Amino acid sequence: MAFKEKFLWGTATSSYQIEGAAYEGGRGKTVWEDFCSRPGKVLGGQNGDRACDHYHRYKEDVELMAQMGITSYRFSIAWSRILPDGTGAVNEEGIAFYSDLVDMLLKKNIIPFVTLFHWDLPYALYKKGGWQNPDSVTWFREYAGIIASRLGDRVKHFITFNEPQCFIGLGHVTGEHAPGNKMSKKAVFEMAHHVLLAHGNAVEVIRERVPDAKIGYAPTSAVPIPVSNNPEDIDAARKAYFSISSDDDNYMWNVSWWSDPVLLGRYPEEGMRVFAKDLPEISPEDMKIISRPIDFYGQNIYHGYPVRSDGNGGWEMVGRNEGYARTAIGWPVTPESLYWGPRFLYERYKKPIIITENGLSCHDWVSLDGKVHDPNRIDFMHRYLKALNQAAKDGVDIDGYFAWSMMDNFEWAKGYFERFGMVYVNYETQERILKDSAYWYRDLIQSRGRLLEET
Ligand code: IFM
Repeated sequence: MAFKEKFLWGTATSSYQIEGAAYEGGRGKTVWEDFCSRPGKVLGGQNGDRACDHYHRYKEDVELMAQMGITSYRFSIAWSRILPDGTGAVNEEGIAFYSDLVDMLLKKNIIPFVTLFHWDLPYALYKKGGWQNPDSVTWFREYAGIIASRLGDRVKHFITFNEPQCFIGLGHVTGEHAPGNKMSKKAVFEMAHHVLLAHGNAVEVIRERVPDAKIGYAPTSAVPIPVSNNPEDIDAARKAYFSISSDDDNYMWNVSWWSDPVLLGRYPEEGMRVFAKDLPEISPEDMKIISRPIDFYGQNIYHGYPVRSDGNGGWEMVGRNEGYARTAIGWPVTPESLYWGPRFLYERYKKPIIITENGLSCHDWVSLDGKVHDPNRIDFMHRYLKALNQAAKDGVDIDGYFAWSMMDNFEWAKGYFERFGMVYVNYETQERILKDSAYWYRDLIQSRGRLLEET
């Protein structure tokens, strides 16, 4: 077993996906309420108004986490619960909610990991231009400072942004997510730069106010998996991972564009060349701010794709086999992505890695015996964690793993049609049932990962 003694056995959620109480507790409107109200945007016309009603049931939910024996819980804060208008007056009810949640977690010996932004931008800020407005950098700094001041006596782990590729790419390139816009490349690159500056500013203000904080960042990636262990194929996969994709819908999905600035202090050369005509002014001072040192590098990894050498020092994608394994949402099952992803990322960025999300949606339902049997989830997690453990054995510095998700929840534009949780949620009654995978994860955690070795 290679995982560290203090390995974080976690699970994750996000505010809009579970909290509900969208119009309670002084919470301000977010871009998601607006998006969900537009016909055709979300499957079944669903929304997160009630979601898992976690706002009212967080005590029960933390009890369930304790039953699962998890050692850390990653949740996000709804910016508009803290600052209903995005800046200015603080909503004490919002602070009280998160403060109570943190206290309850600590009482159960669960380490809180706070994500500052998991996509639910206050609507008031969107009306002022959202991430395109250069002031977004100071808005975020103000918000991050408040969280650090008000929770930092007890919360020591912070993640600035979750999957910037999604809220910028899906939100402003393809328009599949809130706020649902299709914007010019120029506008999108401007926003992306502001997000990175906001990240750096948040790092600074959290450090000032919580000197013993551990700060990270959580982008996402699909991982190129070498088809063989030949050095040429491995090198091809590495090149593919950090190369720049420039096609019209996917140009925000680049790993290096979002991570090189934060961890290496510069944008990737290839991207600077390929995107040159659409880039905003980028100063050396900006790069210093963006690359303020962080403590861990989070990465959300769900799947990968096979890649081999093209025989000329480059790479090419390889087709998948007919009938390849897929999850309910249709994503390929590729445990090797949790080996090669961390390995390539650690080689390049040399920061301890935390898998901040990994998991799958399944067609789960309550069986005649009243239980929820999800053998596919158990098999998936087992395989992926084995691959992650192998990466640790091969020298990758891995601090933890957060399963997505603690419970079924609102899967954005797919509404409630996808179930990603280890806890089943009946959305009519709000009853929760621990799925078989929750018990399996509990046993795995109790064994400190040793169960992985048994099969
Ligand atoms: O539910 C999402 C989460 O909000 C961000 N990462 C991927 C998950 C599954 O799609």
